[in-house]
Amino acid sequence: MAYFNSVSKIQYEGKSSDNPLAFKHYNPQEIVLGKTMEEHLHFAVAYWHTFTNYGNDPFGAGTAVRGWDYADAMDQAKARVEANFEFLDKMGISYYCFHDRDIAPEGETIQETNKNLDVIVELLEQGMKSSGRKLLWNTANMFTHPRFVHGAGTTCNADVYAYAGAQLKKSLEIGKRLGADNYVFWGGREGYETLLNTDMAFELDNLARMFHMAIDYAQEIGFHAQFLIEPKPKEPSKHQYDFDAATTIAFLQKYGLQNAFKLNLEANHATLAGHTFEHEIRVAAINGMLGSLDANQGDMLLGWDTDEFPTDLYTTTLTMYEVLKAGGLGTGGINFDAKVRRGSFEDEDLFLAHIAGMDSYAWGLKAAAKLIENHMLDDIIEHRYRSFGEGIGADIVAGKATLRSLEEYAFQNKPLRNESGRMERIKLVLNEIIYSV
Ligand code: XUL
Ligand code: CO
Repeated sequence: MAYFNSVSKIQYEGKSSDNPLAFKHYNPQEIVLGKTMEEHLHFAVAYWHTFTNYGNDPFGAGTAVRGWDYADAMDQAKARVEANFEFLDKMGISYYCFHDRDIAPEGETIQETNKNLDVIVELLEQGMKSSGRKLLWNTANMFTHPRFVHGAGTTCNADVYAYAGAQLKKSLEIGKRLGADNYVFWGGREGYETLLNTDMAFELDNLARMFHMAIDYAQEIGFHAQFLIEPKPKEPSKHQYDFDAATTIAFLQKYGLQNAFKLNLEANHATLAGHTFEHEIRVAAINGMLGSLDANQGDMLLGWDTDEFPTDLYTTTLTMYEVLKAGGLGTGGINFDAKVRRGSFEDEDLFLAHIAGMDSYAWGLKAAAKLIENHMLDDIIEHRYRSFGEGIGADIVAGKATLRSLEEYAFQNKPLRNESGRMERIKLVLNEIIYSV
């Protein structure tokens, strides 16, 4: 059954096109710095925002009416599978991502829930075989159900911890069966509201124990996906343990998990943590932990996760610059963890929103490639740190300097001279490059 009859396959028509249902910048086979755009960007559709979200917010009901809204939960789940593959095909997107609870409804018991999952996973497997579409990552939703009120891997209740373990086990098996390239852990309820009732050290030890069990089980069943942790500083918890890239990396290192994990970084999570997306990507990259990206954008006037489709060219350019400089995303990709606004409730908006996100990232990729080719930023940085290439600077870098040798040098009373960082000039050139694409 088809759900999007009014939309046909989205094509690249170039900058001069005025067709809203066409790409102006995303040309999948166009070569940028030796690779196709498709290879650089590895776009993915988020099942939860595209097929299970209706635009409801804390004050209002959903506004979208979808063709797959059958009364029976399993009929609805089956219809969503069809809608997923039709959407991926019409968008020309190769990957998708889901939580276990996005694809199939819960039953009365875990066993029943797992049976529901098996039915849907079978359909997904068939759909992937016949369409050639792939799973960028899957994950377990261990935050929506009331049982996770105090957390999953960080809960105070051992029975809930065991439930979470069972859910995680099944999720890893699903990832293995569908050949997921990555597996994501986002700790939706792994955090706390108040220290007055919380044993933080114990909760973190338990979380690490669960990650070690996941590594062991994946090994046992031969599931070789890249494990990814997705940092977020707040919402739903007041304090989320995986606050940002730096905090998450320190956690992984403390518990000997750093070789088994990389990071899945999200733009809106970065801004909630008081960082830019580029900052988070750089922190991951310099620690060898850049895994995958959840592409979206927040509203700078609001303090919550608005998950808007990314359209800010400044950010997409600087994001792609960081990704290119880091040597690409490896097994990762760019998942649109983004939802259409409540007012954009028509089916066509799902297409228009993904086109906006894909064109903005393609634009960013082209601008980032220009930035790299013209060497402007590399030259500025090389020049800026040049004092470490000779004399006392070279001694410092070579590890030959001591506080005594620094003092001896400083006592020469050479007049110190700093140079301008030229930030405003650089930003103007950046604007020129972005607009020249
Ligand atoms: C929540 C969020 C999640 C993760 C997957 O803010 O980003 O959807 O990406 O659980
Ligand atoms: Co996300």
